[in-house]
Amino acid sequence: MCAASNRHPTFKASFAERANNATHPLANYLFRLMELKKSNLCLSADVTSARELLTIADRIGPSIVVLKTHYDLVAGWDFHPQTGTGAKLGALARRHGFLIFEDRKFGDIGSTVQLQYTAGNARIIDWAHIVNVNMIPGKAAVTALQQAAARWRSRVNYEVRTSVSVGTPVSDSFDEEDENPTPAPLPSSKELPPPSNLHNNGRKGSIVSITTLTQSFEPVDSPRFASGIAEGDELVYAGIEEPPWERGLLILAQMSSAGNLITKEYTQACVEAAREHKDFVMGFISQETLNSEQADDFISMTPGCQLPPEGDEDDGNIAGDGLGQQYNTPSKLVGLGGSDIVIVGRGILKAASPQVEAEQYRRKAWKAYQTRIGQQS
Ligand code: 5BU
Repeated sequence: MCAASNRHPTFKASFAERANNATHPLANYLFRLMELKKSNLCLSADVTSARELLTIADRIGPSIVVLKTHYDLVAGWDFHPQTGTGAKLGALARRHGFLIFEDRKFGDIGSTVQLQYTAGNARIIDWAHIVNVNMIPGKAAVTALQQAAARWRSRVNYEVRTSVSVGTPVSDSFDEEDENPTPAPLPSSKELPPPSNLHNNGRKGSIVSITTLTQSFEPVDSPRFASGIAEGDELVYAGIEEPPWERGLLILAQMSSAGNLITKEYTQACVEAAREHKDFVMGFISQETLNSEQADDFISMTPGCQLPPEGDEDDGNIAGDGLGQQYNTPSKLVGLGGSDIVIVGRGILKAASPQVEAEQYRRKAWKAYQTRIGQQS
């Protein structure tokens, strides 16, 4: 663990204080959510069917502030933008108060990661508040993702509804217009062209077609996404507003697996990239806090976390999974290492009662945070 980071002001600061200092809107929101729910727990929802994913998100939602997904291991993922799995997860996130983090680990040239983030069937950016990036390709991947998020953000406030109607005289055919125009941030309704300008000028009615294309641009707020989903999905977690539309990025700066190839220099390069993109990068996937310069206030989220088996002492050492994964306890990761959020998958998912176990993890991780900042519980 890095001693310099342990002396950094964020090590002893409360999440409420860090919310006040946060410049990234989503980081500010997340810190406040953590205080409200008394939770610094992220569930790694590594289940293999959409049904299980939604069930576990609903059950564990009250205990967590972040739900981490690997959408590509989920069978039966429904890609429909309004009623599909992403939208349903979004409704659960609003109801229980958590953010969705797609652990996609982008790692390609800028133009490719932009498309992987915003296009394809999954359209990750539409439903994931947070994603992460591998820094192997260099800083350009971060810049590219930031650009894509900014473009998406500028369009998301408006939804385009296009209706095409054929005026009189009725024709068998009508001029085809683009029925799926790309959403653009035009703030007002527009009729092209007004029907009054489309008289037939004495030509034979039967061959005249009149097309009225109406595009209305409606402000979008999140309840829109709930429409078409099951009843009750419009419910919103009490005590905090809905998350901002700004998307956030985590840089993968350290890994939990044994023998991983990440070096100190590599981690440092990740920190430098984060400092250069503070309005998009919220923090890191790391094994400890990486805040070292005075102005740093990045969130560290840490996978490779488990509690000792029932009855065993918490000496910080937990057996790995036999496939390279190494585990540390919440008290070591949060209390000593200065991590802010622990990411737990199988420790919760494989428990006899995942709900009870998630609460156990939440309490332990929160206690470790309170102890770290010297707060009485
Ligand atoms: P586990 O079941 O708690 O071991 O799951 C850990 C999750 O975190 C899993 O989804 C991994 O893909 C993810 N992970 C990790 O374990 N270690 C890392 O360094 C990174 C991600 Br990056």
